Amino acid sequence: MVSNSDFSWKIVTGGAGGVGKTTFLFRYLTNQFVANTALTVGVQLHSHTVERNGKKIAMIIWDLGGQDRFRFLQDSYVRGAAAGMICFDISNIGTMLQIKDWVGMYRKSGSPAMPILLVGTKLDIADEEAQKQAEKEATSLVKELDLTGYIATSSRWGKNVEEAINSLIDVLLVHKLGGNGAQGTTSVIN
Ligand SMILES: Nc1nc2c(ncn2[C@@H]2O[C@H](COP(=O)(O)OP(=O)(O)OP(=O)(O)O)[C@@H](O)[C@H]2O)c(=O)[nH]1
Ligand SMILES: [Mg+2]
Repeated sequence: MVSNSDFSWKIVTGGAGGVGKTTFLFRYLTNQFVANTALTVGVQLHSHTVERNGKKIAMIIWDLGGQDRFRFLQDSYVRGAAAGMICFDISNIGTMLQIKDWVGMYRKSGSPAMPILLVGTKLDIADEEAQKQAEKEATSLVKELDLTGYIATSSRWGKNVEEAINSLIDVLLVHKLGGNGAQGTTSVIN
């Protein structure tokens, strides 16, 4: 329970509509791929506790619906977040166009120094060309916007889903424990 944990963190998940945020979180929480998720209306919360490097971490993960019509709600949901993910669809590079807006919103409504991980989704249906382009653009956004890193994932395959969240946890542990929390455990491309 939250009261027994060493840390209690709010993690927000954003990105364009339909990129696979809900599916990603479902894969993380249940290790299943659900192909028929409904679009997220407003926001959905999940609570999850993990043990990492001997620390018990209670997370509330907020799944922010990506449709533009929910955007007006979302800055209030980002308040108090310890870290955030921004997802885009590797097979639909146009979904990268919103990344800067999401970063701006996180930094303004969350905190200016909040760790933000860029998560590419649907690796399983992206051709090699799209994968290369996504990685190139993501790497330059990571530098330009001072993000934590980029990781390419597939919820269908279950590839890099847990690794993505663990890497954010590791960054937060390093912040909280002053560098002793997570040495050598991060798997994010930076
Ligand atoms: N092939 C493939 N399809 C995926 C993957 N992840 C999600 N999808 C599909 O993409 C569609 C949208 O997924 P959602 O998880 O609902 O997307 P979302 O980002 O939560 O969308 P909003 O709630 O509208 O913001 C669904 O049909 C999913 O099955 C993946 O890793 N691979
Ligand atoms: Mg959703």
